[in-house]
Amino acid sequence: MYENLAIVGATGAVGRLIRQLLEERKFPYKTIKFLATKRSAGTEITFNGETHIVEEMTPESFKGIDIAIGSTPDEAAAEFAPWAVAAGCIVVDESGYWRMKEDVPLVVPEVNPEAIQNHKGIISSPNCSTTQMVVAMKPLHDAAKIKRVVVSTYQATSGAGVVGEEDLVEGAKAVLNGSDYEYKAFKHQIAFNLIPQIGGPKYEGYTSEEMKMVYETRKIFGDESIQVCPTCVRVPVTNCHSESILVETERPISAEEARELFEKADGITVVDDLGAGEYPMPKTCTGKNEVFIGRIRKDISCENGLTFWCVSDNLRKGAATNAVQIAELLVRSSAAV
Ligand code: 11C
Repeated sequence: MYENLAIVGATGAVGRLIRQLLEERKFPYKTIKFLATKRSAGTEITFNGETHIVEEMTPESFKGIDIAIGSTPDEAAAEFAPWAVAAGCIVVDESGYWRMKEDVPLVVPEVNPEAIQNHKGIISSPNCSTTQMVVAMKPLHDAAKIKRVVVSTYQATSGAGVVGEEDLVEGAKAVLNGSDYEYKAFKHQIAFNLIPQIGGPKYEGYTSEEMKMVYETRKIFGDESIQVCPTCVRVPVTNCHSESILVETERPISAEEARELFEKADGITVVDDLGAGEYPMPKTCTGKNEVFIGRIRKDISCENGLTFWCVSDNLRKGAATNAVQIAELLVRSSAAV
């Protein structure tokens, strides 16, 4: 039974959403504790009507804990996860630190739930831009095997944390007032602008964010042959990542077939009526847990190509929701034993 929980990074933007989702989804637990780095320890939070004091995470924090859900910077995840595993706890980790390690399953419950069985104490949740893309790819891949993906992302400032959101709001005010503003999360002005760089240079002119989409997609599908060509762009939108996705499949899929496959798939909502001006947009998808798909159409430049538009709340399905779903899978699998 998994009944003693710890939330690590409980005071961050994703940590707050994890708490909210555990309440909303009535996640079963006997005890729960909230952990953070020294800087946030001592913060008072209310969870399911009870007041808790956030504790500083130490190796002792994980004694008696069954599942720790972590949303911390990579360095903190590198430190706390081994403490938790040594104490016999299973870690569901949102950070980028463990994702590509060999013994760490990288899980999106709608895509590869079976992978949780192979964990050795740590289960990772992917980068937000990968998560929504693989949920969208799954029904198409099952039906017609995806050989290649060309994706351009339109990523919200909340992906760069609370400071990223502040940069957009305060930067926009400064432009409108004609005053100066010093950007903290971004190298360039994001208000009334686009920045075609997320992360640092990583491989052959691609950024680290772009290469996460390549490596993580292959790991999640267990298929090293899938070719992914990403361009990741930061846009002046506070929340929800959008993606223009083009897939090339082994056999052709019509727009009608794709629409049916998407409609039947777990975790996907189709909003697709171009004539009526209906398609997913950040404004309509924020605060929701699903992946939204619209603008479904044949790629008119290639025999086996299909293209569509995909929007999802990067803090929810891209982070908190996916982590909580993984923890729910663990609870269900322990109940089934
Ligand atoms: C962004 N995708 O939008 C990033 C944030 O590997 O979990 C999440 C980084 C990660 O800036």
